[in-house]
Amino acid sequence: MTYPHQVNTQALDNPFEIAQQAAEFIAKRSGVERHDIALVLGSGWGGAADLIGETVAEIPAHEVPGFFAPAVEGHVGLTRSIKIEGGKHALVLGSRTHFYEGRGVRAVAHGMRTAAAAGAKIAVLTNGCGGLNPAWGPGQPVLIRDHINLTAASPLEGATFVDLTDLYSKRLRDIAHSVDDSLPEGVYCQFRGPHYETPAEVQMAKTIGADLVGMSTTLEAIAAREAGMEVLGISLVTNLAAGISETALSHEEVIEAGKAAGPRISRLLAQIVRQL
Ligand code: 8IG
Repeated sequence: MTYPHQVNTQALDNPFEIAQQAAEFIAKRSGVERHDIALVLGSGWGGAADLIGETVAEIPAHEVPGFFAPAVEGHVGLTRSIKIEGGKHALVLGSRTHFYEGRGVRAVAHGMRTAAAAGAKIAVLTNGCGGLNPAWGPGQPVLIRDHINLTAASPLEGATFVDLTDLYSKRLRDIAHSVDDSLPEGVYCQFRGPHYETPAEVQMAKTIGADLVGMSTTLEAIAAREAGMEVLGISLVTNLAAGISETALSHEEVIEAGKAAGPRISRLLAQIVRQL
């Protein structure tokens, strides 16, 4: 059997140098010397790019040094430079490399390293995920308060001891709450994937303190913090995690829930970004 995607295992031999090259490429192609805020738009969140401000440049993500084409249907493959009302510049990273793609942690971290090299001080990480709280139906946005990284990996190499207290900045969560004070907060647990969890694994996640289960974000958040950025994480619950609801999970339903919630959560995110 062959898999439909091609894994390019090209090593990011010197990850920080390639991130620097990527940042220079983006500056040149966009004409924007420095970007202030980086955004990764996960399942359901893609529409926010149109609402944040005026698009200055669109670059196919795979043309930027070190990036790959997105692997998942429903993910947007354009890197965009957006001028936000008020004058700040947002960089929307159009292709997220997931750990489950098997390209290694350097590929996963590359977006955050590029964003930092491009000048970004704030990283906004979004995702679609499974919810453990039955009160959170599909379409519920949740602020990430903290995470549990169950990938058994780190984007950091060697003796790089980075403090992760307040990884998901209280200051930024407060700003999000000033836009919508009803936004719940939760602990996001990253599994490696790409399979969804078994019900027993979901129960384990619940027992160790998780509210959300997904396949992204934690490694990127760690890389962002290493690079000196402040992190805001927001999840969209697109399904109840396995065993929390009686019905089985399907990728189609996940995409549908994202589509249905898209306009509402995109407006919310655009409002939050304008306050950052
Ligand atoms: I969307 O239920 C989405 N992504 N691990 N579990 C995990 N990832 C997800 C899920 C889920 N839903």
